[in-house]
Amino acid sequence: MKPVSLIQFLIEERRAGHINAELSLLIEVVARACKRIGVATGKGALGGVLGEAGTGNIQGEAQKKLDVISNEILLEANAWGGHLAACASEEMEDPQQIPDGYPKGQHLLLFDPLDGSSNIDVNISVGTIFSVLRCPDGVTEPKAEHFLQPGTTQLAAGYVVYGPATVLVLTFGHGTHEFTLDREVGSFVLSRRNIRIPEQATEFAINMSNQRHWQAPMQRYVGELLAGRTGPRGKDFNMRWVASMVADVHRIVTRGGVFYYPLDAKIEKQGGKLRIMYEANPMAFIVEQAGGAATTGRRRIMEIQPTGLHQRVPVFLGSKEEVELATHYHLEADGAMS
Ligand code: AFP
Repeated sequence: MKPVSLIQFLIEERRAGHINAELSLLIEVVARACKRIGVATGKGALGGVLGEAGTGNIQGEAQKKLDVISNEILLEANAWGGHLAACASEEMEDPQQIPDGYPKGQHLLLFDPLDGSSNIDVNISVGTIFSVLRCPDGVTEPKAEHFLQPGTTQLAAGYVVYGPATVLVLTFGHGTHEFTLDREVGSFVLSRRNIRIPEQATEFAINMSNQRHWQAPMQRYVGELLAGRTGPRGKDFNMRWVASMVADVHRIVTRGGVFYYPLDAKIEKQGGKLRIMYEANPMAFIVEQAGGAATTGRRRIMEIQPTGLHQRVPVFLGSKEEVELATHYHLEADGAMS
C-alpha cells in the first residue's frame, strides 16, 4: 500500500467533512512545530539545551531550557497563520493573544509544550500534548474564561512522542490515528488508522511511591492487581511507570493497559497532579476515540466544566473494563452506587 502522509490524511478528513480548512492548517502548523521540537530534543547535550532554564512556570515548577524553547517554537509557529484566536500553555499564566498585524482565526489552541521534561536530561522519551477548541462567537480577544470549555467540545487533540521514533497521535472525533515521522523525508506518515485499545488490561502504570497517601478505594484496587493470580482478579498484572504521560499513554494506545494518577492526601488541596485543559482532556479524547475510557475515578473527565486554565484533576485512563472497575470501587466507597 502507498504511504499516506499527514497532509494527504488531512485532505481526506476535509473531504469527509470532519474538519475545515482552518483546522487542517492549524494541525499542519502544530505538526511542523513539533518536528522542530523533536530536532531540538534530539540534539541532547550537543545542542546546549539540557538542564534548568533557571525560571519557574505558573505552577511553581522549575522550567527546563527545553520547556521554554518548545513553548517558544509553538507560539512562534502559530502566531501568523491566521487560524488561531489565541493560545494557552502550561508555561504561561494567561492566554497568549495573536500579535497585532496578523489575521485571527476561529480556534483556540492549548498545549503542554514538553510533557515529562524532568526526564529530558536522562534521555527518556518526552512529548507535546495539544487540544483545539472553537473560540466562542463574537470573542475577538479570548481570555482564560473562553478556554474553559468541557473536553467534549474539543475539535481535535493530539500528542507527539519524541522517542526512538517521533510519533504523532491525533483525533478529530472520528477515530484515533498514528503517524510516524520519516526523518529523511521530513514528513509524518500514517502508521496506524483507527487504533483500538483492548478492553481488558494486564499492565498498569502508577507511581507506587505515593501508595501510602492514596484513598481507600485506590488501595483496594491496586492491592488486588498486585495480588495477581492468587487474588480476587485471578490473573497477574505487570507494572510500568515512565513518568512522561505521553510515553505511558502511547504504550496503552499501542498494547493496552491503564494509567492512573489518582487523588492522594499529598495533592488533595490542588485537586490532582495533571492539568485538565492540556493534559487530561486531550488524552481522554484520544483514548475514548480508541475505544478506551477516561475518568477522574469518579466521573468522565471530558464532562467536567473546567474552572481554571491550569486546573488539575485525577486521571484514570486506558482499557475500558479496567478503568470502569477502578471507578466503580471509588463510587462504591463514596456510597454513590445505591
Ligand atoms: P514533568 O513535565 O514535570 O516531568 O511532569 C510530568 C508529568 O506531568 C506527567 O507527564 C507524568 O505522568 C507525571 O508528571 C509524573 O509525575 P510523578 O513524577 O509524580 O510520578
